[in-house]
Amino acid sequence: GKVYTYIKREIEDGGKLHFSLVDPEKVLNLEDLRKTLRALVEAGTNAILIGGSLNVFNEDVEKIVDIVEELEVPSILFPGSIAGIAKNADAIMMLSLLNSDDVYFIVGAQAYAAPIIKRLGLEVLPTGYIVVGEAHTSVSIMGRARMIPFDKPEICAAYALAGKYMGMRFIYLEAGSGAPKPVPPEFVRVVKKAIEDTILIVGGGIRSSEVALEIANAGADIIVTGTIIEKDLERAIKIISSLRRK
Ligand code: 1GP
Repeated sequence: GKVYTYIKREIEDGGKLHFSLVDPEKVLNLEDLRKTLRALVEAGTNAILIGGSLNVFNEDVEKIVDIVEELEVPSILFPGSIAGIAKNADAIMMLSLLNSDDVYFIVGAQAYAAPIIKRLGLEVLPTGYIVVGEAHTSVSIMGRARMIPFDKPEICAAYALAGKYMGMRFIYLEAGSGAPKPVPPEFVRVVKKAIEDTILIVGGGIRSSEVALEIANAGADIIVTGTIIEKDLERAIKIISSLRRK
């Protein structure tokens, strides 16, 4: 697929990538969003992720995707449920919440989604999604995640490697949107060592360029930020520029 090829090429060129997350629930005004996204793309963000755990309605997602289509970066759906699917996106992260206690979030929702994704012809990015840390966030609660504490990276590495061996092209370590603590660099290092060249995405609670760089240097290929974009756009732009210089 085009989006996968683009991501892979950027990483092989030695780059660290940045994805900007738009949570449809938080979007109040599409004109403001257009300006924000343009600023993020100018700063060098590599893709726009669209999704959230709650209060997501397919029509809202489509409106956001339409705005991303005006920009030079791909729109990637990041669905918290089947309501997060939209027909006009460039790709969809096929998330399997590997450490969920509920089979629905591992393969059930995906079975509802798969025929729709096929019909719409969306590019699929197969992603092993692992919720880590001990904070109770929307994703950990809604996804019934069996939380992996930050002092047990080897457990996370085992899940991540299982995902890789089951054919997933991406492993996403998620501390949860707005998490009080981001994934520690040492945790990232242990997981990356296990999965080697499988693409590692890290997000949740990243609010400064120092932290983003530490996580990237520890082995994350892609850094995701969401909340900081809404709260402090200048800071988000700084994070992107510091990763761009890598
Ligand atoms: C959530 O990892 C992302 O899925 C982003 O988290 O909103 O804390 O940046 P933040």
